[in-house]
Parts: sequence; structure tokens; C-alpha cells
Amino acid sequence: MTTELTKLLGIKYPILQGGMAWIAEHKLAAAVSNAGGAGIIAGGNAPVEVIREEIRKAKELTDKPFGVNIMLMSPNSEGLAQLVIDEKLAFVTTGAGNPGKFIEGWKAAGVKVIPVVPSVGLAKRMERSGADAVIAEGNEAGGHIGENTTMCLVPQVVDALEIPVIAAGGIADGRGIAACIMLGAQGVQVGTRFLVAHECQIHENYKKLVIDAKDTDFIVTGRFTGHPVRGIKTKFSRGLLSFERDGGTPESFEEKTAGALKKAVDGDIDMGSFMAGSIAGMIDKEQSAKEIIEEMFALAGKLLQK
Ligand code: TUI
Repeated sequence: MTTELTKLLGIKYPILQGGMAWIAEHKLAAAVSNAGGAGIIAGGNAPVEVIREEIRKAKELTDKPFGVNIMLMSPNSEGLAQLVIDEKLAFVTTGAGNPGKFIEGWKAAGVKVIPVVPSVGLAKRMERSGADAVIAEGNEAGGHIGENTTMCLVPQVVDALEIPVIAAGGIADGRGIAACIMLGAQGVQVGTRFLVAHECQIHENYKKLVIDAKDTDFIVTGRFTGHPVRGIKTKFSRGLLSFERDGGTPESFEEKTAGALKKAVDGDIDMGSFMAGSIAGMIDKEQSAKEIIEEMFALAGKLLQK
């Protein structure tokens, strides 16, 4: 399937793997790239040297293009922005903020720039600043989310921009890909389905929660902090919601949730924040990254031909 995204990155399938903090490391990124998509190593809050090592390990596993995601709320975002240049990465994606101040440097170094945008306004600003494409992410996504849905946001961003738009949030099979292509997207970003990839190194407890989740098993916590997060309903996340409703302060909320994603990745059912998108209700088995990608595009191809 050739689109503006496959041409931009020189990849076979128009799919980016989500840049999931603490989760998206070199094995998953290399597996996705080797399968013909674009793998991503998540910077998250990790020290720059840890991510440099991840990049080097990924380079040993694949000669295909892969990228790094920079979470802009991270204190290490400046260092990671430079690392992407030093390591001559094919592309960078960003989340949780406006990467405007870094774009010129990345472009000068030949790094393709693909920010996540939750709104038409930020999408337009990114295009004016020189972004090569944007990821329009609806709030069906897991983790930190914006206010609009994929179905509503993607066509509006497509109408407003000349550069390619990649759809994200709520896509986990070929139907989702075909629908997003119909909305005008040139590709998709998929996070939640890759949580259950064999190459994804999260604890089995996390994978089991994703596989067992049904359509109503998701909640959004932390709206009052300005950083809402979607994850799987557990005793811990229900407790966070009660804490918000019962008048807890944003500061003490932040304290309670600090480090909770890492705990989830390590399998801590009681204290972990199991971030996932609401499409997890549809995910029912572990597969390799290659199987996931080939299955998704076989169905998308059939549907788009109809
Ligand atoms: O960034 C994500 N997803 C994430 S980051 C993360 S780590 C975290 N942990 C706890 C609390 C908060 C974060 C877990 N999941 N997705 C991309 C994304 N970016 N979603 C929404 C946005 C976004 C929001 C506002 C992008 C830009 C933006 O700009 C505001 C502005 O400055 O104009």
C-alpha cells in the first residue's frame, strides 16, 4: 500500500508504532520496522544515555528506518532532541506539547518531523513550523489524551493541512485502517495492539489485562490536572477517579501517580497505571509484530478494494 507516509519514510506499510513511554523499546521498534512499518523507541522520562543505548541496540537488529518519540513534558526533552540529530535517526515523533523550538534543528539535520496533535490549531502551527507530517490522535488512544475523537479530528486536520496526516487512537485492525484512509489519512499509528506483540517486553499481567478487557473497561483519570490519561479500569485507577471526585488536590494526585506506568510495565496490578486505548476490548491474543501488521493490512487492502 503506497501512500504519502510510505514515500516519506521509505517503508512498506503506512503504519507507525506508538511511542509508548517505558514500553516502546528497541526489540519492539526493530520488529515493527523489520515487518515493514516504522518502529519507535519512546524517550519517556528516561535519561538520554539510556535511549542512546536503546537506539544502538535497535540499529543492531534492523537496517530499516525507525524513530524516537519525545514526550515534551520530560525534563530530558532537550537532550533527547539533540540525540535524535546525533544518531541521525530517520524521524522523530513528539507528544504532550508543542515541539516548535526543535523543528528547525531537526530539519537541518535531515530528521523527518512528525508531531502528535490533538487539535486543528496545533496541526496548522506544526505545518507552518515545517513539520513533514502530523499524527492526529483522537482520545480513544491510551495514555495522555486530547479532547476530540479520531472520527471527528482526522478529517478536520486533513482539510486544514497540505502535509500528510496520520490517524491515531482506536485503530487495531484492518477495518480501522480502511476507515482512517477513508477519512483522508495517509497512514495510521497503532499503540495498544502492539502491547500484546511477542516482542513487546511488558509484564504478562499487563498483556493479560489488555486481552481480558472488554469495551467498557476503560477510564480517564487526571482531567483536573490538565493531563488526562486513559487506561484500563483496575482497583487502582478507580481509586484515582474517586480521589478526584472526593476533592483530592492535583498535586497529591500527581504524587500518587508518579512512577505508576513503570509499575504497570513491571506487572504491579495494585499500584500500576495500565495505560491502553479503548480499542483493547477487541484485542484477544498475542502475536508477533509481523503477524499483527500483515493481518491488519491484508484486511485493510481487501476492504479498500471493495
Ligand atoms: O503523549 C501521548 N501519550 C502519552 S505521554 C504519556 S507519559 C504521561 N504520564 C502521565 C501523565 C501524562 C503523561 C503517556 N501517554 N500522546 C500524544 C499526545 N500528545 N496526546 C495529546 C498530546 C498533546 C497535547 C497537547 C500534544 C500537544 C499538545 O499541545 C498543547 C500545546 O502546547 O499547544
